[in-house]
Amino acid sequence: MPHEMINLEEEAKQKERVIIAALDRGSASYTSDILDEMERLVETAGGEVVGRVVQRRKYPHPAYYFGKGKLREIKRYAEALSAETLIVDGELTASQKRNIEDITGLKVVDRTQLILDIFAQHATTEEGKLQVELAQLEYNLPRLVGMGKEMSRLGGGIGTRGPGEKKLEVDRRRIRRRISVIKRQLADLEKDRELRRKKRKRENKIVSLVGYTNAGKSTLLRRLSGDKDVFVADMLFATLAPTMRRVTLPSGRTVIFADTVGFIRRLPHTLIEAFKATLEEIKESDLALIILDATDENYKDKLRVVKGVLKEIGAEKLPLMLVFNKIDLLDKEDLEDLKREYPDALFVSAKTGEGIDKLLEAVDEKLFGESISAEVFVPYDKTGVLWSFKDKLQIEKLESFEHGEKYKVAGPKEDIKMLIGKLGGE
Ligand SMILES: Nc1nc2c(ncn2[C@@H]2O[C@H](COP(=O)(O)OP(=O)(O)OP(=O)(O)O)[C@@H](O)[C@H]2O)c(=O)[nH]1
Ligand SMILES: [Mg+2]
Repeated sequence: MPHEMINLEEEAKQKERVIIAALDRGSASYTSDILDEMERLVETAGGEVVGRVVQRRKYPHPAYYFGKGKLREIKRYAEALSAETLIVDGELTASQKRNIEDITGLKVVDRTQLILDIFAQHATTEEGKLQVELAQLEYNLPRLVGMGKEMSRLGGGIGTRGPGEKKLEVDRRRIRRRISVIKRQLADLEKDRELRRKKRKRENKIVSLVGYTNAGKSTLLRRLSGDKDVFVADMLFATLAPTMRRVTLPSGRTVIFADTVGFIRRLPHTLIEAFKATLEEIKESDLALIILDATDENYKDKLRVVKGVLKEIGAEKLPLMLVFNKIDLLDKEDLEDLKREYPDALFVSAKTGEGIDKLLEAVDEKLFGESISAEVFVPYDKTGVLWSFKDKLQIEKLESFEHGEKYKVAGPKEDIKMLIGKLGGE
């Protein structure tokens, strides 16, 4: 029956139909932002949002999260929309989840699980996969009381997938064992990472790109380094593993730009814990550029979130620079307003390249002080002095004379002053 087979195939390709639900605890616009963001998360996880539910309520119901009446309403709504999954904003306890499942008959996933699921799909490196699996297992462990069978009954889809297409373990004893194995493996990887980090740090200053997911951090790294292999995508949490590229600044010095996992408000704690090693690289850098999407109406909230995460990982003392990205999409007037409000910030388009030169100059100045260029006369017996500056300055020979040579040097003002002093010049 070839006809039926085609239908089955199409069914397999169909997206998981999802209803998203949140409590409105007093701010309708905040709740609607949260749901917009959830919708983006669901799409990134490969599902389709077919309905939204909001309940006004100051606190979650201890047993049902929503009110019982609301859950019955959700059940009817889901039937009408042929939805199979309910994704709830927030973190549910094991019993809340079971109770909601019992009343609605739907598969219930919470926001934390949704985010963990996306991380699992996007993890590419060995370390990333281990980090995500650890976060998932630690999240699931206390929620598995008598739930093993139900979890397997629920089948696949969002919330049940581990990294690399594998289904998450649901047996408590095996989970515990797996957690300790993963922790050991991560500790080993951390040692290697520490060594590499020390080596890099000896050789170059490091500039981290941090910001909300989808702000354009990877696009910016791609632009700065010219490396098309940096992965860019219009989805949330496209980048999970730290990516580093060497970039030459206008003074001629090279630094390393480091791109890493994007932030989101209420980033699940199990994730911050599991990604601690990755996030701590940020803390070790010399400067952090906070990348903001200039077209985002809520950029102020997002800036707050980013600063909050930096604080949580102990990086609040890091020198910072604000960078508004995607200005190619902004009206001239909006851009002017933004510039007036943030006179010290930088404004770029990673896509068109606008503002990138200025950004590099600003980074140069912040890390090494003001850059200048000068012509210097170097007597032959002082050539060694000149070349002792070769790592700090760009040096170009202009002309030879009887007693020495004329060079053009470019780089940080302080270094050039020092060179001139050592050459015995003015
Ligand atoms: N128009 C425009 N789009 C941009 C610009 N920068 C990035 N984008 C787009 O924004 C989306 C997200 O870009 P990414 O560079 O992947 O964002 P990210 O900050 O690395 O995101 P995560 O890795 O998820 O944290 C992609 O679709 C990019 O093409 C820009 O300057 N202008
Ligand atoms: Mg990225």
